[in-house]
Amino acid sequence: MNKLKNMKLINTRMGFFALLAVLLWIKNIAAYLTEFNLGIESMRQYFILFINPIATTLFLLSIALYVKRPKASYITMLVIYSVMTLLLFSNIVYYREFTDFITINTMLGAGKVSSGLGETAMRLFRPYDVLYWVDIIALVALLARKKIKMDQRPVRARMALAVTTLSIMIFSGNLFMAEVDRPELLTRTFSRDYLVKYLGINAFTAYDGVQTYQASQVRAEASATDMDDVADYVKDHYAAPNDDLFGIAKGKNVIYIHLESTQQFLIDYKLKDENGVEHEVMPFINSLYHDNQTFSFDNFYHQVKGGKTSDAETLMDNSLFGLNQGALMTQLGGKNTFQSAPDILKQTQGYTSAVFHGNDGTFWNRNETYKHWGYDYFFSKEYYDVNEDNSFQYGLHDKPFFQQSVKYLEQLQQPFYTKFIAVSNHFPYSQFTNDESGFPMAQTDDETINGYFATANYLDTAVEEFFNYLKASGLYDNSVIVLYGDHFGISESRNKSLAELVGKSADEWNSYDNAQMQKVPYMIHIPGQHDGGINHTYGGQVDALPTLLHLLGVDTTNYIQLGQDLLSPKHEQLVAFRNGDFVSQKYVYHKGSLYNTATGEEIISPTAEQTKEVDALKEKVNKQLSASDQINNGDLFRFYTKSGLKEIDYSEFNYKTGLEQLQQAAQEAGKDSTSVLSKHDGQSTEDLYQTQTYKELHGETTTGKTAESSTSEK
Ligand code: GP9
Ligand code: MN
Repeated sequence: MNKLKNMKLINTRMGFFALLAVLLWIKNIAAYLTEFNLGIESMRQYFILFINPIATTLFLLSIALYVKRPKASYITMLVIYSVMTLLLFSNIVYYREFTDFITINTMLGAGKVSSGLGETAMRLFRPYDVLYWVDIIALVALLARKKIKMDQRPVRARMALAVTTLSIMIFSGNLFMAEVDRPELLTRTFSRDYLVKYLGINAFTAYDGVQTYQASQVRAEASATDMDDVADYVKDHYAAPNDDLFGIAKGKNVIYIHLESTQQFLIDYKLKDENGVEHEVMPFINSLYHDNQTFSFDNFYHQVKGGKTSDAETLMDNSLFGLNQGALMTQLGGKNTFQSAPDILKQTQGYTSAVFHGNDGTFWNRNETYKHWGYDYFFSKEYYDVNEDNSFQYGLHDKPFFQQSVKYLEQLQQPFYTKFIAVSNHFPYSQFTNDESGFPMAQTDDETINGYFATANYLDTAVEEFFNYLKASGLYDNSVIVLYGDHFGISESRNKSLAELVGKSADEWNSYDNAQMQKVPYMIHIPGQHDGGINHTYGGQVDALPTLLHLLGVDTTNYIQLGQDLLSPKHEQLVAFRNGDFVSQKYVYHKGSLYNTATGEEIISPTAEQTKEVDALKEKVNKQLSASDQINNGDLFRFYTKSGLKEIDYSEFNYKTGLEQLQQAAQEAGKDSTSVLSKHDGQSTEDLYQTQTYKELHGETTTGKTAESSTSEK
């Protein structure tokens, strides 16, 4: 009886529609659970994942409900159903090879990345893949044999509209929940994984399509003359290097250490525990800061926006800003032509390059962007032993990260340009448990702030251990080690709670203070050079690349770089924030208020002279930012030939076989191999790495115990 009833339902158009919707939902969920690795962390995320295929499935299938004629309606439904199955299935197969989702650009075969599956596709299929298709064949057969009858009655327009409307409502609910769990999901576009995890494959594809279309419009209209304008600006803005410093680090390895969320106020900072005892947060980094072998800066600002870490990377490696909205690396990183540090150093000085980072390669679209920047190697999560105990939501913790990186670092041919992206000091700064706990918590009403110092301290120790290894392995002496903070760790909205800890009052906290908090550490440590010191020049991340290249003895006159060498006497000391605000030697302009940089006093009614000066600065800032937008949105480097750099063949890079490639490079170089491993006669230096937990270093201190119990009380 029941069966009969069900059969009847299937013989109605709405019943057939419902069947297809349910089947598609099952296929999506099956793929989520068995094929994709989406990093689900909570029940809420599971819930969002389970509902996310519903809205788009209903929406697309409902198109067929508007078709009145029976045959046409059923065919439309089945075609839409098959197309959605095809989209899902293609993503499954693609993911098996690339651990990533298919973008519109990949589909169109744009760019030179040979990302098409081609002949290799066959080996990516699995026998059970048939299950994704067998239902279509079955449904067609059942319809043909009239086992399922086509309902001759059209669906009423009102009903069709109701389904479409319902799907839109479900989508809004889905989006709302996604935004609650991951704020700014659509504006910051973290990675394709995130979009699929929160909104599903269909929505991701549509979103990517809109973005691709918008980008292609701007790009299509751009021309070589636009590049000429930018080149003129860069020429006028060029700051010639300081003769005494040009080339002092020529031929040395470059080791960038990305200090996650580390602000300048942490330098020399001592945190008082609840007994009033002071604890230096970053003793090791402080020792570097004060070392005369380090060119340190105390007025250096981050210049990132929504792309956070990825914007910092864009700035540091390219001397270009990120985008005003979203992340350049995700939106354009895998599409545009660039003139990046690793490529310049490879083509002009014979450097090898690599990035090390213990998170998924797809985060911030690094796996694609780095190819466009010319990085030879990218050692991401899959190269590391990552487990629940040594990692958190953003990947491997810093101590094991640096330690496990050595295995690859020692095999790199020298000189090399490398970047180590640490991550433990990342929001939410949750206190480490067990053996890494012990550094005191701050005592404010904001848990995020309270934990920040302990994670920064952990980062400091991790960096120290890495330095010890560099010294023990001999790498230290022929390397330049650059440390930089990528962006604020404590957001503006929390700064009032931080005020007291930095010697200010919460009531008087203003925009000037917020601007000050955007300072991040920037230190260039050159062992053997003793002319360093703390430099008070005002500068930002956009200035890092020309500064470094000049120290390495690379002439930058033919490159398009928007920053200026910070060590150049001609450096103009104007720092643009991505939103058009700025800091100069004289003025701080932040969120509509103007201040005197030296005194911090607000300039409420500026004189005519001051207004003129400020307007001139604003114009300069806008010029720099718009030059960056022009380059990025118009993909202008494709028109630039004066650099003398050959075009990069992106298909030459394969970040999946890094270890094999390292070994092959050493083999090809033979006796001339310059890797640390070869220099140590093939004897690994991994044993030279020493690491200790907080407890091993400090014992079970009383402060440690108080700090722990105070967190558990909250
Ligand atoms: C993750 C990491 C974090 O891989 O780089 O980026 P963020 O959230 O700081 O922008
Ligand atoms: Mn970051």
